[in-house]
Formats: sequence, structure tokens, C-alpha cells
Amino acid sequence: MARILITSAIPYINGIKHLGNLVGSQLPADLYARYMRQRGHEVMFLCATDEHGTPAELAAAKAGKPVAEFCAEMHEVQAGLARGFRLSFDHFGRSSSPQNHQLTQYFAGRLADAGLIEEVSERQVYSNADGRFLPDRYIEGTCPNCGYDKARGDQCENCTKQLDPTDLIDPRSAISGSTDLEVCETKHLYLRQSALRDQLDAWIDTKSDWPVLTTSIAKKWLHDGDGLQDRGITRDLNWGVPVRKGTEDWPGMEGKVFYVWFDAPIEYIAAAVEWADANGKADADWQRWWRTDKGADDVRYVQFMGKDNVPFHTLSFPATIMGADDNWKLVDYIKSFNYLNYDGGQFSTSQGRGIFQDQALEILPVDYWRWWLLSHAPESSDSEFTWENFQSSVNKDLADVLGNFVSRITKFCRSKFGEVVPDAPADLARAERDALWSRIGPLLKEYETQMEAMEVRKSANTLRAIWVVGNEYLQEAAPWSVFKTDADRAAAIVATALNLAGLYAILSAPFIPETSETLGRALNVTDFDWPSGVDDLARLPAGHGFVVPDVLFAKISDEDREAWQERFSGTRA
Ligand code: B3M
Ligand code: ZN
Repeated sequence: MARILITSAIPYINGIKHLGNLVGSQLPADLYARYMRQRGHEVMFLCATDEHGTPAELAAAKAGKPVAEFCAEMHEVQAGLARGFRLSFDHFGRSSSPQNHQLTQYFAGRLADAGLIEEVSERQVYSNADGRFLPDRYIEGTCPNCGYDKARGDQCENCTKQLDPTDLIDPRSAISGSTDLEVCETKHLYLRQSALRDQLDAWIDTKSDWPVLTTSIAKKWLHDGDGLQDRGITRDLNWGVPVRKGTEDWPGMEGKVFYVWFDAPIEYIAAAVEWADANGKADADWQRWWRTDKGADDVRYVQFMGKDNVPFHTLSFPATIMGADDNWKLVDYIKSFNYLNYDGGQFSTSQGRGIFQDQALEILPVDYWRWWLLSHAPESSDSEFTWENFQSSVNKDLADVLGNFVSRITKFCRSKFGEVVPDAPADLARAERDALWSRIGPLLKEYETQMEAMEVRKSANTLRAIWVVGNEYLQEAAPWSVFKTDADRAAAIVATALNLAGLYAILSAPFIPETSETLGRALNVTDFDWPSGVDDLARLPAGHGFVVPDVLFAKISDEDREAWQERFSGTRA
């Protein structure tokens, strides 16, 4: 039995996420966590909401709520959606937790003690009316390039020119509209990532098994241009982790907070502390996952994320961990994803384009989405959601292949033998099992290898192939005609096929957990242990009762598809 720590990129708090966000991190992480648990490994699966930064402040302001209140509410909304998508987190934390505050300040202190933090003086815009420094995007004015009068201090939206706040003509605060602004000297902290460049480079070189998508992004940042840049890790915001050096004040840093990307990955650790605190566990219980001096050297740590998050996880966060030099666990494997596009364009949270998590669950049960998303995961390249493709995958894979097999075998058994596994002579039953296992066995091995390797699409393909065997078997063995001449052999076929349906409940659970439960309940499967040989086709013995389940998957009609296509064609209000 191995111990596996799994984290998914933590979703921003600023709004409900779309399906592209889901398939790029949380959903495949859940697939892997469920599979590893089913195989008997000890799993710690952590996620959280990413609650700091300008986007959180802006979203709260837009909602007309204090930011702490907004985050608390949105956390509950996102936690509810995670339950809806059956994401089996051991803990879904909050980066604004006291545990994360403490850890973030601790890491900053360690890095400072190691000489890896530099104080840099910068000139920044201060708003007298607002009583605060303004981040670049909180300053508006007229673009010197095109004359657009709502250009932001970081960029002009109209002509896309990158700007400095001091470039703007007639600058004003985006918060209050005040023009009473002045440029002042202020200090910020920089993490000296460049000092860790060789160490990071050597570490990445040991990761020859990582996906190319992951290592190529890391290498690009290490070697392109001027190489790895030092990063500002503090901001002038009210909301965030206050800058402290461990438990001490940091002179000159009053009123400043850590940059969101500094504290967000630390939340992976803090989520484990939150988990321990919420469940009455001791410190040793979370430390055995995270501290190599407290047992975590045996842990395999796997992270899941979209490609845009890779630089932070291959360089910045490892720099924090290495720089702190205090026995913290480094990631062992990073599984990264490309983007999922939506019907000829991009999913976009800011533009409300695509299907959002709450909307998806409103129109169809969760497993329809889980199946489509995972079987089309953007692994080797970007992939695209279209309603036609969605309709055809659901109707074929789920309804025609899996659903149809389960319905045929359970109904046929009920009509001829009643709702129990029929009794068949041992030699006939054995022969059926051997014949069927010779086809299932090799596919099962392939499925295991692919799941182990986090080959999401390939695993889905193989699972589908395993489902297809059920229909082929029924078609070839034809118990309905055998029954007319040889009721014993028909009983052997039916008993074997019912057992296969029982195995489907187990093997499909990582992908479609809700349907697996429904199917398992209907067939009275109580033992979800992973199958390993032909005898597992006899787990449901003669006389074992079951009920014919309701239709597992309803087909998506053309009318429904067209209506949804229309409804989700524009942007969300
Ligand atoms: N919240 C960005 C994202 O959701 C960011 C990830 C943080 S992972 C530590 O894509
Ligand atoms: Zn402009």
C-alpha cells in the first residue's frame, strides 16, 4: 500500500468556474484519487478556494459586499458545486484560513533568514482620498496612445498597449474616482528566485518521467531571455495575508499583504492543517503527508493543473519549498492540461462564455459531464466542447453501450429466472467465465496501467472497450435463443453477464461514481474490491438477489441539444 498526496490547482474565489476549469485540474485529480483509493492506497486529496488578490477584491466590490463576507459565501457555493460534481476531496480549504496566514508568514520568515528575500524600493501611486496605494489596475485614465478614456494603469483595453500608471493622462482612482493621487516611494519584498535557478534546473532534470507539457514550460522560464526573474511577493491591498516575518512584525511592510501567488500554493499545506484541525487530529497526522522528517519521504505527491499554472508550480512554489530548507515535501509528479475550448471559441469567466458548473448540473446529471469531460480531456492538445459531440458521446458510450447492456441483461434475467442470479451447472458456468475473462482480463490490465499513468483519455477509451465487451458477449452468446433448447447453459451465460455488470459498477466508479452507486445498489454489490481474475466473475453467486435498475442514462434528443446550444450561445449575465 502506498501513500499518495494529491492536490488540484485551487480555483479563484471570484466566480463560479466553467467546465474548462474543472477538466483542467479538479476532475482528473478526482479520477486519480478515486482510482488510487479503490486500489487500496492511502490517499490525501486536497483542494481549496484561492481567495486573495485583486480579482477577489474587485468581485466583492461588484457584488457590493465586504470582501471577507463575499469570500465566505462564494466558498460555500464552490464547495456545493464540488459536491455536485462528486469531487472527493478529503478537505476543501480556504487560502484565507488562519492556518494559511501562519504558514505563509512562516515561509516568508524562513526565506528571509536564508537571505532569499530582498527589499526593493519602488515608486507607486498613492490615493489620498482612498488612503491607500493603488495597484496598477485600480488606476484609470486616458490612454496616451489612442485616447481611450477608460484605460487601466497596466494596459489599455482599447488598443492593448501595455502601460505604466504614470503614462496615463488625467489619472484617477478606479475605486473612488478621486484625482488626488501622488507618486510615492514604497518598499516591496522580492523572492530571489534567480539565486535558486541552478538548484531548480537540476531538480527539473531529475523529472524525466514528467509530461513534456510540464517540463517544457519550466525549462522555457529557466532559460529563455534573462532566465528566471526575481518575483515581487508583496502587494498594497487590504485583503490578504499581512506581511510578517514569521511571528514578528516586518518593519516598513505595514499595511501590505503577500501576493496571492505566494500564499496560494502554501494553501496546499495549510489545507492539510485545516483538515487535521477540523477532524480533531494531531499535528503528526498532517505532518506525515508534508514533512519529510515526519514520514512524508514515503509519500508520492502528485499535482494537477492547467498549463497556465505550470510556471508557479515548477518554479515559484518549489523555490519557496527549497529556499525554506526545512524538510518540506516537494512535488513528485505534475500532470498538466491544455485548454478546453467551447463551440468555436474560448470558455471565458470574465465574458461569461461557455457552460458554468451550476448550469451544467441544472440540466443533466453529473456523470454525463464527468464522462464527456474526462473522455475528452485536453491532454496532448487543446480540445473542444461542441454540443453535437457531447450528444453523440453520451448517447453512444453511456446509453447505447453501458446503459443498454445493463438493461438487457437484467431484464432478460428477470423475465426468465426472476430477479436473482440463476443457478447453473458448475462446469458450464466455469466455461462461460473463462471465455469472457479471456477478453476482459487483458483490457483490465491496460486500464490499470493507463490509470496509474494518469492517461485520462486512454483510460476512458479502455473503459469504454470493457463496456463494449458486455454487449458483444450477449450478442454472441444469445441467451434468449439458447434458452429455448438449453436452459442450463442460458443460466450460465446470464449469471456470467450479471457478474460482468457488477464489475462495471466497480471499474467505472472513478469516472461515473453516481451511476456506479446506482448500479451497485441495484445489483446488491457490497464488495467494491478491485477485480483481479476470472473468479471475480462469480462474486454474485446463484440466488443473489437484484432489481432491474431504472434507465441509467436517458438519451439526449436533438430538440434538447438545439435548445441548449441556443441557451448557451451567448454570454452569461
Ligand atoms: N487560482 C488559478 C486558477 O484557478 C489559480 C490557481 C492557484 S493554484 C495554487 O487557474
Ligand atoms: Zn489605447
